[in-house]
Amino acid sequence: MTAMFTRIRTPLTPTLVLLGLGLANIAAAAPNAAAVTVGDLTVTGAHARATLPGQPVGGGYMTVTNAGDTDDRLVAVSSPVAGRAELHEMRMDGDVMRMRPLPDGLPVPAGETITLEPGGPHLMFMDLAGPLVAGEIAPVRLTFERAGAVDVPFAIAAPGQRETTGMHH
Ligand SMILES: [Cu+2]
Repeated sequence: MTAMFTRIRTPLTPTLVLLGLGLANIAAAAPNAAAVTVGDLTVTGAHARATLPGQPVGGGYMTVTNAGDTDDRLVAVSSPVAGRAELHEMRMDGDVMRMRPLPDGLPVPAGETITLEPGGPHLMFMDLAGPLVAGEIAPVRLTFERAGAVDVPFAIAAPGQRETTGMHH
C-alpha cells in the first residue's frame, strides 16, 4: 500500500506520457483505487468510465471527505490521459439535463463529504489521448485550494448502462 502511493505520487514525466503512461504496469500494482489522503482530505472510490475508440470525453467520479474544520475547494484537475480536464456540474436546462464547467471549482466544506457521481458533479476528461480501457488506471492530479495538489489513481471501470437520459454535453 505504501509502496503504491509512493509510485503514484511520483510526478508524471513527459517521457511517461509518450510511452502511453505504462498503464498496464500501474494497473498491475493498483488493481483497485485506494483511499488517498492529502491534508484533511481523503479521496475514495476514484474511478473513470471506460470509453470507446474515438470517444472524445470521459467522466471521472469519486468521494472527497473533509475531516478538518476548514473549508476547502477542488479548483483544478489534470491527467496525462486527457488534453485537458474540467470540473462539471449537471444542471437542468428546460427539461434537458446538461453539464457545464464549474468556473469557481467545487466546494469541499469542513466536516463534509462530497460525491462526484453520474448525474451530479463530475470530472470531465476532454481530448482523450486514447480510449480509457477497463481495468487500467488513469493517473489524475487534483488540486485543492488549501490542501494542495495530490495524484490519485482512477480505476477505469467497464461502461455501465446509460446513466442519465437526455444528457447532452
Ligand atoms: Cu461533463
